[in-house]
Amino acid sequence: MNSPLLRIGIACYPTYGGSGALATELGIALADRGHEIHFLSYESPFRLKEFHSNIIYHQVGVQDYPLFKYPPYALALATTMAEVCELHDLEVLHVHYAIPHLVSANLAKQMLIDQDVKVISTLHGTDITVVGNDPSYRRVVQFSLEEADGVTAVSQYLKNETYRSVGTTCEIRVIPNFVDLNRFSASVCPEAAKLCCDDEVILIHVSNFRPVKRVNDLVHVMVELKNNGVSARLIMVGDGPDKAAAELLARQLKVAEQINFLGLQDSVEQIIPCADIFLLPSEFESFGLSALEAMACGVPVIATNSGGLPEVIQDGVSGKLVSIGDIQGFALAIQELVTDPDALKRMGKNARHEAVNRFSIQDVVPAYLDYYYELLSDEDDMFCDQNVEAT
Ligand code: GMT
Repeated sequence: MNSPLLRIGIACYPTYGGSGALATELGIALADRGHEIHFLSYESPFRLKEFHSNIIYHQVGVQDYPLFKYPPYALALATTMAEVCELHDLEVLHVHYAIPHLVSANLAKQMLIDQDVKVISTLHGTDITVVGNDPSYRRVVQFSLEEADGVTAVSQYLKNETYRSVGTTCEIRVIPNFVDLNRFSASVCPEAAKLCCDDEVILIHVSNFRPVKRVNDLVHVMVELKNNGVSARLIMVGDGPDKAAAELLARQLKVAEQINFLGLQDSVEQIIPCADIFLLPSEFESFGLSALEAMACGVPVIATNSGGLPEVIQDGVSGKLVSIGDIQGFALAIQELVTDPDALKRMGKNARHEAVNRFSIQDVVPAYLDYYYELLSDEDDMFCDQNVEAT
């Protein structure tokens, strides 16, 4: 039987970061399949660049007022969610990152007296491990998860961690991050290739430079490589709280010449394929979307053995896993690959293969859709919809 086309609201953080990127890519992929998508946020999501006839963006305006030390965004979001659900007859409200989106969505649902919109939350990582673990939010996260119609987590690790740290009993389905294999491929952009020099090994890191990313470790790795006589260049893409300190450290440790800090870049898919190895020294990653994007480009990943990363990167197959903060371990792993070009090439191939076989947009997006349909399946009127999904 053909599945009906759905009207779906998606709330996310619009700024650079994995949850916003994933939420936007999901919305675009669903719109490409004919579903009607409504993004709700305080700004247009950063990956929403091109016009799509069935995507609408609803800006959430927050009224400032002298009494408000903290303008109540969660309430403004709940109001916009209820209005959009009503006006566009939404069937699903899919929120990414629990705080405050899930709280607002549950509140919006309560306001909608004659409409049963299904509220689904995707947990991404720090919404559970940092924010959800904080005593000021734990209880509200726990309550919101119990109230939601459906909850997904991006890795088995995050699912387990949610049960352990938040103490919820709600059912959680694991649906991993995914990647667009046409966009993230091995094809090298000539402009980005200008960054590379034949006699250097090109290392790359992409993140939002938050403390959890441990970007200073990469500067220390560059020092270690220099001391070991390895000619390497590190391309640092992104911006965030720890970027200035990393640049300063690079100057102090005299490796600034070997590191290019490129700042925020929209087209990371043009830069990553130039690299030989992607580095991710995070203290914690629930999944590691940037690592997956590198793998899709055929670039092997050296990352920490933390959180959900071992679910993405197979140690010795598509990359290498190293202990958190193990600078020498990172340098050694890089040197091993640099001195064995065949192994480096093989790992790059394996990385792409893993991305294709386990995390392709074509395979993972239907898992979200199946989940929506399952949750909606007790709604008798769902199949009365005239529209059917274009296959
Ligand atoms: O910390 C970030 O990089 C951003 C963060 C977010 O929620 O915006 O990313 C998280 O979600 C991504 C998409 O699901 C995951 O791939 C990242 O691993 C996760 N980050 C952390 O767990 C630190």
